[in-house]
Amino acid sequence: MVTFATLTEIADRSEASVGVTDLAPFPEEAARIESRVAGGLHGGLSFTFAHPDTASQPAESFPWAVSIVVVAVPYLIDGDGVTDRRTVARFADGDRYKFLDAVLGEMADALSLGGRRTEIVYDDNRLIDRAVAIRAGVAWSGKSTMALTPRFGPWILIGSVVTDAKLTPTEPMRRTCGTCDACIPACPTNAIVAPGVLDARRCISAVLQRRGVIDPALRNAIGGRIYGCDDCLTACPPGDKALSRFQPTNEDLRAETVLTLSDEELEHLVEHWYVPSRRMRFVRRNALVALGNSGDTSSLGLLARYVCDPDPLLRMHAGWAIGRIGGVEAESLCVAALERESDAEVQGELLAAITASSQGGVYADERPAQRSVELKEIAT
Ligand code: B12
Ligand code: SF4
Ligand code: SF4
Repeated sequence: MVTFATLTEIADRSEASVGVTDLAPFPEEAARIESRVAGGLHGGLSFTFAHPDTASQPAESFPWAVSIVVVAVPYLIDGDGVTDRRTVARFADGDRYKFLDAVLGEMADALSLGGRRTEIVYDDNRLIDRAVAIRAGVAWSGKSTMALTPRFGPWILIGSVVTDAKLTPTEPMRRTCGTCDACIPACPTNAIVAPGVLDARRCISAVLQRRGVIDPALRNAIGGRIYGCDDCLTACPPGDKALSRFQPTNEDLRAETVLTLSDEELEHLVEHWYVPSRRMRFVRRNALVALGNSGDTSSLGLLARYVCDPDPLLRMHAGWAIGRIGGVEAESLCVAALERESDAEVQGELLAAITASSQGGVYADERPAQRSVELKEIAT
């Protein structure tokens, strides 16, 4: 029979934490998700937001199971040290889920050898990973909405082995963030609208994952990012020690690389990312914004190609990027593009870019991000 001590031994080998909870529902989580959706704070994301009842009632999806073994696995590697120049968030730089897969696989094998049924679950709409981790005492709930462990802070991925083995539930942690609130001002778009409440409409991590046009008011704040955002994680003091074990990377993914690869090459490069319908236009859209924010006039040649692209989404963001770089050459590129352009939305973008170019890359509608939600109106 597998005991909790066996599971702890497996976890320890990867510096992971493990806990156990039962399959009782999570009514408070369901209420939180519903409140986010009602207030639009889910920003159109589906995931658990589309299925609050399923996600918050694990017994419905796993009627055969009696325990959830939850693990929090650290995922930092060499190159992950602090830098303000990262273009890809650490969790998405290569296959970081392999560390989680390895620990969960070992635990599932140990339970199966003991004759128990198991299913590995993470990033799945049938379970709210942070909620199970918090109830199992593996992590506490941070003001950034991240689940934090004492040893690695927010730098952990969470996964579970749902099983019919009867294991004694572990107690939730007593720990909290206390008086710290460093993540809140660290967020470039003020997306943490109250402690523990995220407005996904303005969270860069969500914005770079969504379809469609990127809100012009957020493009500046995206900076050089192409996928994910780590700012509220790097600001989090409980994660400092883990982060300081590693040097920063010198090999960031460059926006120019994204914009010069074929679809096939790019697809391969970003195979671990969530990209809507696996359409590489959304990754290129992100790279165009990042390139505009570089302010590098030597990028104008590449952007001039994209402002003629058959895809209007890419023409729009290329136009914005040219305007953001600004100057005389940028202005004449936009004027020439406007003469050829027949799409009204792209035309609007190019007109704004012409004005921005003449003002040295400053957009008239650029404004500091403001909280768009009245805090008292949010159900926490
Ligand atoms: C949708 C989703 C997103 C969305 C929305 C995130 C969000 N905060 O809602 C977006 C795309 C923005 C996102 C971004 C990121 N994500 Co994500 N995401 C998910 C997903 C698929 C579902 C999350 C969910 O259900 N949200 C619903 C809302 C209501 O939940 P929440 O805000 O997370 O809820 C917490 C609070 O309510 C809080 N809480 C608890 N008690 C209390 C009490 C009070 C009073 C209050 C106010 C709050 C509070 O704890 C809740 C969890 O129990 C999970 C995987 C999964 N299936 O669970 C991964 C997951 C949450 N993501 C993860 C990661 C790594 C990230 C990023 C760090 C990636 C990056 N570097 O860009 C960022 C972090 C941004 C942030 N500050 O949250 C990890 C988080 C690990 C961790 N240590 O917490 C998860 C668990 C994936 C995994 N298997 O490890 N993500
Ligand atoms: S991931 Fe970035 S944008 Fe999203 S809440 Fe954290 S700091 Fe803000
Ligand atoms: S930065 Fe501070 S307040 Fe924010 S999650 Fe980390 S410990 Fe909590």
